[in-house]
Amino acid sequence: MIIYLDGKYLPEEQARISVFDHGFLYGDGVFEGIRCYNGRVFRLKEHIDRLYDSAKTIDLTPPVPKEEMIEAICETLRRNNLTDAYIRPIFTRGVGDLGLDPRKCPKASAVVIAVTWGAMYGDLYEKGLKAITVSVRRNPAECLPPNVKSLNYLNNILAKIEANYKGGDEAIFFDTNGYLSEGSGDNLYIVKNGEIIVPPTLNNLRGITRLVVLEIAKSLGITVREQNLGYFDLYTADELICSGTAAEVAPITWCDGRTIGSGKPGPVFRQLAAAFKPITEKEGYPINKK
Ligand code: PXG
Repeated sequence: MIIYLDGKYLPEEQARISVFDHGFLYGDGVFEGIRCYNGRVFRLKEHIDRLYDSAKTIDLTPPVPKEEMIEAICETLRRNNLTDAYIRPIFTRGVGDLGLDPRKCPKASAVVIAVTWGAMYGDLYEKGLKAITVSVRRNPAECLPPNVKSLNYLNNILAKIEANYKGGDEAIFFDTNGYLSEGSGDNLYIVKNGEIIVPPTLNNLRGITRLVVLEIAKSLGITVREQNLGYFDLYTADELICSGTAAEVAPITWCDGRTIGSGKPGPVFRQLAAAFKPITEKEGYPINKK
């Protein structure tokens, strides 16, 4: 496996980050998760923009400009002979001392990892996922905005641990006000009386798949509303759906012991998922430019 690290393409064993890097010491850095389908990087511009916006929010100066990061992603895919892949670009604060102060870290590092990764949830796209609402709350925007895709994912990992112990395939977060937020690594949708209702994005990550799904919904003539939602809305939904780069579009058919809707993946999920696939295959930034 070839990894991009600070301008070099290195074998996995040689791609090393210092133990004094603040990404390791403090989770001080940002990342993205991107998919490449059929030799095309899906929504690359949106992911790059979000990576640089995450960096800006934490006052991290990217070590390379956007064009170079785009080239690093495409070249990493080419060097690994990957046409269908999951891509992980990372900016880490860089090497400093054991204090917190990022001014001691003169230069951020950039990394790109690309691996083969098929459908994340296997047969659950047909069966439906089991979700658990977890006691841990999503980081409030006043503390660490969920819009920042930071290297500190402990909030999400705590949610995942709780869902794992309680037998869930995915965790569902509420925020500290009791409003529905998101999954540990995906955005949520409720379907009620033929409409799609989604939480506004102050308390969750502005998912790039979410934007694609909402575009599809509009093109299919399905009404989409953004509204704060609670437990009641979750349990009484006709359908629950989640989406993310890794998860793609997936149905949730069980939550905290309640059967959601019919207990089977619903018609709105099926329409959205069917329309999503061809978009991923024909859109996207070609890794081999003619
Ligand atoms: N919310 C959170 C908290 C995420 O981490 C999404 C929503 C979906 O966003 P996109 O832009 O991908 O549609 C994510 C996605 C995983 C995993 O293992 C997921 C993500 C990152 C790393 C791992 O499921 N991010």
